[in-house]
Amino acid sequence: MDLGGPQRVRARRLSGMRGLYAIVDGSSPHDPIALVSAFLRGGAQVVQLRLKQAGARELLRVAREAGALCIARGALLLVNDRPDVARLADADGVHLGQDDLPIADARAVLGEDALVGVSTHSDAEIDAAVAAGADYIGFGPIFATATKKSTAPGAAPLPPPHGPGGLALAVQRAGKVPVVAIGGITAANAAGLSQAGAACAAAIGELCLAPDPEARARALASAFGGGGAGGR
Ligand code: 3NM
Repeated sequence: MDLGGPQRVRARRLSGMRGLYAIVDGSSPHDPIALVSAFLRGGAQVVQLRLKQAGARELLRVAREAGALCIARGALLLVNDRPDVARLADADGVHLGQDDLPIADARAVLGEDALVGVSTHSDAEIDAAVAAGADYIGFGPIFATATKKSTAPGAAPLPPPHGPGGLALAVQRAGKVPVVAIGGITAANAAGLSQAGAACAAAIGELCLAPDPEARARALASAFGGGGAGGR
């Protein structure tokens, strides 16, 4: 599997960071594996597991099952917060919040072939994530969101929405590091985000709370465009 060294594997994984970045959130009424399947059928190219209430054993079980589904579709699987679980499940990488492990430590657990992404909300956080070697950054909130209230539990509240204009500035600031837009993204407002330079559009509420997550994922992937939406 590791044909060209870990850096090369990481670069190949990074080239898959485009299109719909669908987050499987623990607040959803749907079963996590059913959501992963629905998102993949709807055209998600990246799936993140964000099951904050799940124990490590349950998260690992879901991550292994989700990993097999993602491989079959050629999509990336990322695990929120937990590099140990990401490694055990052979996921493509981890997504870190501002209060999670530092990037270098997450990479030490995961190895050099895995992706490490970080949530950012300001110029200072973008600069710090880029300097620390993040493979991609999440940037938000782009629009108003009811799903997340603060940059980290007990920390500063989320800043006001940056809008597509703020997203374009963040993309410029991040340079070569791909930017995943997040916060309040729906099929109705996603069209301008790829034009602003986002590699991916990420969503929770729009997808996880929908009665038909597959149809909603397809609509969002299609509205965002940006690299192969609409199911494969
Ligand atoms: N991170 P929804 S906003 C998980 O700005 C998360 O870093 C954000 O959920 C950030 O799509 C957010 O329902 C919530 O708005 C995204």
